[in-house]
Amino acid sequence: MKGDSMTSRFEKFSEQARRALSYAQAEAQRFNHSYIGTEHILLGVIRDQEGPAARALADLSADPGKVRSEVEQIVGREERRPAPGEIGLTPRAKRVIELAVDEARRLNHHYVGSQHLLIGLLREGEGVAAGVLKGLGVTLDTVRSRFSELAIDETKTGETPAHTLALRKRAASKVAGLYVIVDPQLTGGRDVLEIARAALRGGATAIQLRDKVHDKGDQLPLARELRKACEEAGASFIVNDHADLAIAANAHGLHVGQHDLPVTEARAILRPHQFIGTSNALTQEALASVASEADYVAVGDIFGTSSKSNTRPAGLEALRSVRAAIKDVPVVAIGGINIGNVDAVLEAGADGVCVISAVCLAQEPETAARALVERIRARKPRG
Ligand code: TZP
Ligand code: MG
Repeated sequence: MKGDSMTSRFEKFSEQARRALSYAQAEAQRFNHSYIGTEHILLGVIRDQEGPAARALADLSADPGKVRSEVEQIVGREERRPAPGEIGLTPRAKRVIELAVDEARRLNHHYVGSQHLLIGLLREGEGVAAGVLKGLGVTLDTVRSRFSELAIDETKTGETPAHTLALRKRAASKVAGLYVIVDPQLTGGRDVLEIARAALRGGATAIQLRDKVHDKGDQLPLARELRKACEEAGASFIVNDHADLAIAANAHGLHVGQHDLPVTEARAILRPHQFIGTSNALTQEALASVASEADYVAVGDIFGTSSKSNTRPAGLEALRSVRAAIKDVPVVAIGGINIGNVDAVLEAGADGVCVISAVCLAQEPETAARALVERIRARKPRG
């Protein structure tokens, strides 16, 4: 880059974005290219794997290794070694920078970061980088959503922007289906992640990690894997009890019982895109949950469970009553539900069915999940 003019022109570039652009230059040199094109900017942007752009791409199943090998397949190495100092931005790369600046401005951000550069690459739409990203299924919409989920530079006004609220509601709506709780003590000695993956293959739309025995730091790697598996399946991942773990794993949601953090307190801690669900045995409790802005309510114990001690009974009548009182958020039923009685809870108005043993202790969790999903779909054709 001539006299470092590329970065010095952009005083408002974050450290991370500046680094990404010098990496872009280094990438061009590594390929012996005599220009900095969109592909080099893309490689520069993902070099810092902890940066927002690389993290967003990894969350969208386009991890840096994949992106790099796609780029390498498309752009070869030039024979000619460029003369030092000759290297400059291609017109497309210049356009990417303009669009990154524009994106930051549009979002009222006070600096241009590597996340804006990534969006600039997608908005430019024609260059090698845009082609690679498109090929990996990454779109402008998904990246913008991901950044807003990660709450990058969200203005701290305390008010949740409408698009973030919409994302939260969409993620919460996934509990209206088959919602499987995985608990390391209730898998019949089998691997928790494998059980969750089987449930997802069978059509589960939400997975909750419920772990009453391990320390939170020890739960985190599994939580992250579960989040990834859910994301890939288009399902929501929910952490039970712990708001801090939900944040660390970037779970889609948190589930709290009547003795966990109250919804209002959990809301203040979670990121705005993360939804909250509650356990309820009484209609008043469910109404109080919704009044404090819970995004879904679970009602149970419906049939009597062997998976949890100290549950309070809440039969089909309680479920009907909650259903009649609550229309704005999904209502899910829990407690002793299996293929033999699932129709009754659907009949009573449940939007979703939450189970542990019917899937996690089944001999074939995938088949068991699929059978439940078929019943749910039969009752709720658009669910
Ligand atoms: N809360 C009420 S019942 C229950 C929880 C966590 C356990 C549900 O497990 P199962 O095996 O589906 O009855
Ligand atoms: Mg709890």
